[in-house]
Amino acid sequence: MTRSRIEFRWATGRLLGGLARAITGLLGVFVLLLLGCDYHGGHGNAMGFASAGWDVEIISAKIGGKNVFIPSTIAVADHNPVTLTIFNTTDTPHGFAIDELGIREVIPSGEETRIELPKLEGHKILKIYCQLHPPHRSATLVVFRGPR
Ligand SMILES: [Cu+2]
Repeated sequence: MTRSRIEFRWATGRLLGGLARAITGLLGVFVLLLLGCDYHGGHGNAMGFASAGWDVEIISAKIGGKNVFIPSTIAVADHNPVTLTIFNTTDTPHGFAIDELGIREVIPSGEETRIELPKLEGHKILKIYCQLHPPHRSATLVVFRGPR
């Protein structure tokens, strides 16, 4: 095989590789559009984040001398009722507040409190904190948008 022939094959291979990458990229964009992640509505415009209605189980605990909520990030979708059950594992009462939802509870030591959340609105990140102890580490409630 001559040198020029080898170079021609090498160039053709590169061209085909580039085409294959371009086609793969376009397919990726089409898949994203089908999933509803278009530029007009963003996430949740067509389908949203589906979830079953459920209870989120949280504990208020003391770790390394710090009061914490576990889990510290709670994710829910806004299309179903959500109940939070918070168990206080420590030997002192702790608060549980979410200002945007009008929630302000005190959970006695060694007890569990159930809180039914009001109707949620998606695309929100809300702060959960203990209103009794400012140093008590806060948590986060992430509300995704459910199917419409
Ligand atoms: Cu506290």
